Amino acid sequence: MIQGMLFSSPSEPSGASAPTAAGERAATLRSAIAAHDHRYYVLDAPTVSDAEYDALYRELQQLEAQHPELITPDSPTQRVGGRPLPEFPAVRHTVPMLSIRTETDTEASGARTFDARVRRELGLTESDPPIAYLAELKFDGLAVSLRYEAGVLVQGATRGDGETGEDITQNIRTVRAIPLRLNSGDAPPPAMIEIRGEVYMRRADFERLNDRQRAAGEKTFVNPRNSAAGSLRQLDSNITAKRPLSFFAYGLGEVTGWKLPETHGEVLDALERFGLPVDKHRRRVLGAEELIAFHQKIAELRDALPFDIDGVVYKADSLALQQRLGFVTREPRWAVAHKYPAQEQFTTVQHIDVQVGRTGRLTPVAKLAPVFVGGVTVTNATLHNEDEIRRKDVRIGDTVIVRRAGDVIPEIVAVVAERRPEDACAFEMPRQCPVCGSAVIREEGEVDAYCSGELFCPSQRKQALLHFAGRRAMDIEGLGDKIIEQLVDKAMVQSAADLYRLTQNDFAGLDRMAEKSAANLCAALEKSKTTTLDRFIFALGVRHVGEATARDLARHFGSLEALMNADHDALTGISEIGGVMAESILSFFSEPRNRNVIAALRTAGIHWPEVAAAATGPLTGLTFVLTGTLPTMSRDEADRRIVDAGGKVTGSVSKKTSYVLAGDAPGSTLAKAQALRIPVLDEAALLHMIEQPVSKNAQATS
Ligand code: D41
Repeated sequence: MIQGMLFSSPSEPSGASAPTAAGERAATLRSAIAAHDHRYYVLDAPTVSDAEYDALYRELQQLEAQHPELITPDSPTQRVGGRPLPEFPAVRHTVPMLSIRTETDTEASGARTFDARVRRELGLTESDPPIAYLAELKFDGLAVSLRYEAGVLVQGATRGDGETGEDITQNIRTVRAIPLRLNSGDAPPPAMIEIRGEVYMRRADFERLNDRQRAAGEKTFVNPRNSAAGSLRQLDSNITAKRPLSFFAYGLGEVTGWKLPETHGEVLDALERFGLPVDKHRRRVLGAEELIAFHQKIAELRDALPFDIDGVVYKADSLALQQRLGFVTREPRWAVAHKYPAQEQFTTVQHIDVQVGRTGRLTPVAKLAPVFVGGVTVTNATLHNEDEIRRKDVRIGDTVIVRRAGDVIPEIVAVVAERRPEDACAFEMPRQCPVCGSAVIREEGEVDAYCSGELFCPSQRKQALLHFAGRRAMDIEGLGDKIIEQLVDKAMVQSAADLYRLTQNDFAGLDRMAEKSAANLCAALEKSKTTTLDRFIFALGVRHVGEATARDLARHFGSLEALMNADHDALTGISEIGGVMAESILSFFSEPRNRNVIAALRTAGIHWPEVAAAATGPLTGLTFVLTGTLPTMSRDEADRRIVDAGGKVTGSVSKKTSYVLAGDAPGSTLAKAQALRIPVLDEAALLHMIEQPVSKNAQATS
């Protein structure tokens, strides 16, 4: 609507001769730009291209340059600029910015303690109805207060000690998500309103900012919170303007000339209508049990959120109740922050080990002084590769910040430079494999170093065997790392084929191996001889060939011989197979040693039923991700049913995922699916789809 007005004004004079027309035009441009900013930064749903937006902005800039008297404080051109300040002036908060009580207890007791306390304060008994709360996220940023007079932003201040903060108006004005003028529709804006909330940085913005800082040789930030804090503390707002800050509103300070609603939830809704960003995860809930459910649901979502949170906040929803409850020593009795386990902690690097993986890749791993982070005790953190260690400048003896978020492997975020001991020792990648002594190779332009020992290297051999025996490969039950370790160390096994030459007596001679287990292992080996082509291909451990690729190859070629004889074109002709994968497959099968092992395995009796040509069915073209425990089917069974119906199963959710199949106790996969708005099915819905005629499902995804 606004756009139409803007681009169809050929008759409008744009020269200096008509100040009123210029004034009107400037006002139109200002509100259009404000509306676009709101759609882009608050709603995350822009309706114009960057070029169109820039054209509006430039036009306004020119107009204001020609008519400086037209410049208003709420003009979008006034977000940037201004001279650096010598220091931030102090601001007294007329309504103090209270702090918030924290519960770090388990999910249940934190919420119950709070609810019980509130009920006790109010003199309620068990027969009284549950209390309504507003549950919010606790954003990990910096608390600020924004003052709007007659709808126009006039001041931004930090919290400081709650009584006195710093005037950071110039910096606040650069935050695009914060409107310079409230949108009160046809109603008059509040005479004065102080809006409280958190300035933060989204994780992706933080990563991009750090990349930029690094490229410019500037200092990088440890985490989004520090990055947001550092950016707001700049005396030169031109620097702040280049930092991608965001904002969420969560409360009010002083208010005059505005009728307060009855509940906190309605306050937040009103702030949202004013054009402020208010997080959409907020929920009105009843009683402790629903607080617990909220805490739990957000815990699952936490890692998939685009920004960091350190907990959730519960607030009595009724403003009248809040009034009655009041506060003690700067903490309201009507609110509590219920924290999650910290995802970052300090610890020290005691040692840097090098591990050799199945493909020979050397991975440096920091051995840490044990530390409780993200809900578990962590003693190892991957350092990925040599370049990563250089980049972070991690040395043995350093104090570091470790981060463990969700199920991902713990990581070293940064070194605390001030705490480096004098004898801290830099890491060097060994020239020889620490396991087999073979030369270590790092190809030009590659980040990873490899042990050149291949299957001569006991570590690579052990990993290869472990992979071969794995549940999703040959599924040899009872053949775990302890046994493989001994088999390789005692030189009883060189290759996977040797496994099938071992007897019950051989196994019985191993440490911690009872007669019965030896017999079971023999039986498991025997059982594994009957397998499927895709499992066998996966078990071979060809670099880059995961389970899904193995299945694609089996389906496409139908026989091992056809796969082994395939050339580059035949391989890359499969839509899922790229150049790197094809090269890796070709190189694997051209190696005589590998061909010999395959022949020996077949001689040992490994076989599989012939595979029919690729299955097509009601799920053709659809990609599924499985999470949680299904009511009747095992995961493998669900997997097979999907593939048999022509579908594909992959390990992690992406934009390409058609459906997530979720059972009980789903992992973070479910949260991620919801964040990406991928439809979620239960077992019954899947079975229903499998029984559907083809066309119906195709429609479902279009
Ligand atoms: O997200 C937050 N960090 C957050 C902080 C929030 N969602 N709500 C909050 N509510 C309050 C009260 C209850 C005092 C209005 C807060 C904070 N305070 C707060 N932030 C920093 C100090 C206090």
